[in-house]
Amino acid sequence: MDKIVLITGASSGIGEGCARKFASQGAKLILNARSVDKLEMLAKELKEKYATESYIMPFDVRDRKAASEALASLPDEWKAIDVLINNAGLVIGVDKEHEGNLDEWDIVIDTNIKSLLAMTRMVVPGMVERGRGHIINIGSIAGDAAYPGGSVYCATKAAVKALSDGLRIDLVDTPLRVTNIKPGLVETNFSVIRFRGDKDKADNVYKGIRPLTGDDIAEVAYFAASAPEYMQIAEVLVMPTNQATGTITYKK
Ligand code: 8X3
Repeated sequence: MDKIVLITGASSGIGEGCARKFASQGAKLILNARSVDKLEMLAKELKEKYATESYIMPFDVRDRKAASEALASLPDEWKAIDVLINNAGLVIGVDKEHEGNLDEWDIVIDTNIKSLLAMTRMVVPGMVERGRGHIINIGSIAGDAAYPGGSVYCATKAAVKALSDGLRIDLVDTPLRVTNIKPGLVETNFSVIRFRGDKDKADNVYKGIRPLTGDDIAEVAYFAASAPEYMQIAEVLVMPTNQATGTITYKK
């Protein structure tokens, strides 16, 4: 694949899986996350394994000024971004809507909605100008229906669906494509952050069921990105075989 792919939240989980998959297929990667060290390690690994060229862009996606400066300072050979993977996202806590911490929810809303929107707003005009581009948003099964303890997170992922659908409508007269991937149970550090660092509670989420991995979701993202140009994978709901909805799973 001869494309420049920008991935937010590339240092772990689904983002890291996407970095590996797209690198293995010959893409050039712009890797974003907060930690320079993790990005440098990943870029080094990708270079050794796949001879991938990576451009590291460390900033907190919530920092709009840093994002805009980083994008503006991309060297010319990296400017023509073909694929934007809006992956950075998180949830903190499993509190009820009338009991949770508003400051934590600000972080979740700012990351999952406002940063995704800002990256889209900053990257897509160049794609429109070039007549080429693909926006892949990592949504969630959580956006399809609210579940206990997930109110705010579910709301942010419902927003990702609306932003994806709205963007697809706005770009309907262009060659650009928009994909919303909605994963169910995927074992990453997602649950560790959800349970505020409690590894046992996080592990418990995936006990008795075979969860998906970041690499599995990366396969879906790559499939969408490598589909023929006339074909738009608009939305994909992908979950373990023993999961049926956001709340119904079969665990052994
Ligand atoms: C994460 C999947 O099942 O925790 O988006 O809502 S779930």
